[in-house]
Amino acid sequence: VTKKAAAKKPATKAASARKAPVTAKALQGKIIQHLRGTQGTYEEKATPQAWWRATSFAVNEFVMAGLTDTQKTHSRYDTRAVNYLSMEFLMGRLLSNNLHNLHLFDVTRAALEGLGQNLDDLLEEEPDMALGNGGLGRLAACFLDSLATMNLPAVGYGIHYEHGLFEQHFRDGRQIERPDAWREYGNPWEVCRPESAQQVKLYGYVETRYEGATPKKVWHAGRTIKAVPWDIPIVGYDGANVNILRLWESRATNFFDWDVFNAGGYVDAQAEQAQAETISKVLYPNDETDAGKELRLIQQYFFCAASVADIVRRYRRAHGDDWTSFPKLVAIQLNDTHPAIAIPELMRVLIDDYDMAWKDAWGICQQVFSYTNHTLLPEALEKWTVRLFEKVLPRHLDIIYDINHQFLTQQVDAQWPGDDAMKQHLSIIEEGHERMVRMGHLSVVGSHKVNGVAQVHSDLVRTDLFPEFHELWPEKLTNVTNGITPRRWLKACNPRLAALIDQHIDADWPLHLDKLKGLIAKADDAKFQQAFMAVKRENKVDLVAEIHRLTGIEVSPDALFDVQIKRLHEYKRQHLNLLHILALYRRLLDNPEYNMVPRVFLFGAKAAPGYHLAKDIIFAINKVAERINNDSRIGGKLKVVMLPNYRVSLAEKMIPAADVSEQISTAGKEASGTGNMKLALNGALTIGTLDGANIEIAEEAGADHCFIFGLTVDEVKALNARGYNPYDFYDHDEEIRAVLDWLDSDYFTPGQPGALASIKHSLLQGGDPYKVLADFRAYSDAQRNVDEKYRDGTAWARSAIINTATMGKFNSDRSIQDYVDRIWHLKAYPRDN
Ligand code: Z16
Repeated sequence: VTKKAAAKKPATKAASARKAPVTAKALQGKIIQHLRGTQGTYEEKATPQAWWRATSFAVNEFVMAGLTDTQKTHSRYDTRAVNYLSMEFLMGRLLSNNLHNLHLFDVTRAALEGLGQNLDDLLEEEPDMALGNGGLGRLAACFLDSLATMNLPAVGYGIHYEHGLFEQHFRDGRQIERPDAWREYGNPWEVCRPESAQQVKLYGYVETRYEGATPKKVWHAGRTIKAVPWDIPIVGYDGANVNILRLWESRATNFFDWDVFNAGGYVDAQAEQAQAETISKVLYPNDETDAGKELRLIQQYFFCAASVADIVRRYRRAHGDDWTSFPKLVAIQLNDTHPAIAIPELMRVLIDDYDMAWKDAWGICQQVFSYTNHTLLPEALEKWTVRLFEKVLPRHLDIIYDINHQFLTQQVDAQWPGDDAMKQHLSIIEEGHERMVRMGHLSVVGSHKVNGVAQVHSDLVRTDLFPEFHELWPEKLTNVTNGITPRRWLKACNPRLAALIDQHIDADWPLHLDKLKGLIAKADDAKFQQAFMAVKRENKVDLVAEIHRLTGIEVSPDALFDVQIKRLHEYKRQHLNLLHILALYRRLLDNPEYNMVPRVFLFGAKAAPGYHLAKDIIFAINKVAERINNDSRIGGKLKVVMLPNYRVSLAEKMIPAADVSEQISTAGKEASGTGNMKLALNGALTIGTLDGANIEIAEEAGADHCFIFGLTVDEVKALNARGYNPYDFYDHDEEIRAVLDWLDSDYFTPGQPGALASIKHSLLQGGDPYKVLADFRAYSDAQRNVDEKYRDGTAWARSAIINTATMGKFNSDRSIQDYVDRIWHLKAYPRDN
């Protein structure tokens, strides 16, 4: 820092903090030191991998300093913290994010340049941390960023999967899954904490001992697994706190191995070990279907038991056996029902291990837990057979029975005296051919707050999913609309737009995203419009190169880029998009003069490996793309590209280049959506249904700046009530009939007639459960409007700017503030270094 700079009083805190905490020269020294000292190589020989590692380790010095300061602050003030329990954290890459949040990005670029290295290239060396399926896991990651940025004490708890979400390849257009190996050669961001390992019990039986006044239950476990924590530091933006994401890895317990080993069972001991280590081996790739597998239940219990034990250990370190402060210091958020088993686990610990009375333990649980619901889809609502529970977690089944008994005989009977049907309906145990434990019911009963993830979704949770619970506890069900971190999803992924924004409004917009509203005044300014669209075009040029690199397909950056990126699912209706593409193609073949703006339809999507129709839709998109992209008759007006292996780091390249954001789920099915927010923030115009957060996006941006179409939630319900018949549309709409029949020919799969027929089949004989045909005409009309608006460059630029300017609400900091106000009641503690 020069004398002059030091003397100048900074205008804002952000302006002062924005200065890098190190010079390029000093940073070079650190990078070289790690290259030689920890990577065991040297400048002339080092691979890009080694440079990336050395750079990450150099940055880690700043990260760790912040971590230590934050931990000291938290223990000094004995802070109340939220513990965010989630089976998934879809972190993506960390180097770029950490550099941005620490204001080290530019200085690192300069340092590396001096060493003959390019930062952008090195960033590409980092494997994605893909420990999640989609929206739910990425939401958790955005929330960690916001919690740290807002100086809120928080710990993320999850599973240290050896293999994250599978890597997707296409072979002749079909999805092939390959294992993801994100940490095959070690990961520079994680720190193993063997001193905080925990033991987790499984299986066995429960003994009832009659010693004192009340009988005591003793769980004799059949198996003990070691849970070893790996900590990932979460760096807040702009010099804020560094929190921890703690991920548990399963290991065989040593003592168990030795018993078998000494009995001469060397191979058996190895097999035991392999079994134990299977628990954290792989992420289940189903996003909205319940796997129902024993290993999945064990994964859930494994990480919940380790996390609850860790929370209790941290509490007891400061408070010993005095539990009075526990609910004042501990909040536990359940990210979906996946960690619901943490409720009976905390009960078990308090009652069995610490001899607490049932009533007191239950009082604590209800104050501590809260639950976020992410879906209404019945196939995603978790249930476990009582049989499986009895085998794996016999003591927890007991406790669940007790919770259920209290709930039904106290609360339900008081509200609906003698109503057995109601008791059956609300029971945590579903009676039937096979008795089941309903994890959603357990989560609602055990929590003090339950939230949906967008307003319309939360309304439906109250009216359709849990109406009786809402009647019973009118204060319990609430809404927290999702959000996304603007640090990753604008500042880091779209540096050109970020720089343009910096020229016009306060540079602390990544903290106060509402400040983007300042751009509304610029929406009609021709110069600003030009600059904004020039940024979009440069981003498109970059993506064009990436598309070519990944697929060999050539597209023009002058075309309209229309983007649908999300998991492949019928309710998200990628096949509606596909049918419309077929309609456009047909119109172009019928009339080569057909007037349309050249358009590139871009897709990115993984299908759950066992979801056959979803995989068929991927195959169909690839086959249709092949045919269209190689058809010289249509004059390059239409291109279709499905990029392989869609993931966070690919999203970061696609989103800044998007003109149109496809958000076309059947109304009532997409709980929120978060890609919709990212795309609009980066200046894409939404074509979408009135579903999930689209409704709130359209409210913020204004109806003139989105293309809303299709059936509403109420219209879908009414259609179902009067009986929906997809043939009404097939028989009466010539274009729908033609494109469906086309799919059923061999036009797109020469020599293989009917290879794409399953889509047509599901839309006709299958009853079209997601109302694709009912919404087709409205969608096609909305797409006409997109085309017309794009021809008017000024109108388009204006709407794109207004989209960026009005997305402040979807800052995940705002979501977290809502959680703090409505659910967690936390206080911020900036670190006192
Ligand atoms: C998931 O990603 C979501 C819901 C769910 O039940 C399971 C998974 Cl893995 C998604 C919702 O589909 C999406 O609408 C929402 O935006 C996201 O969760 C975050 O809330």
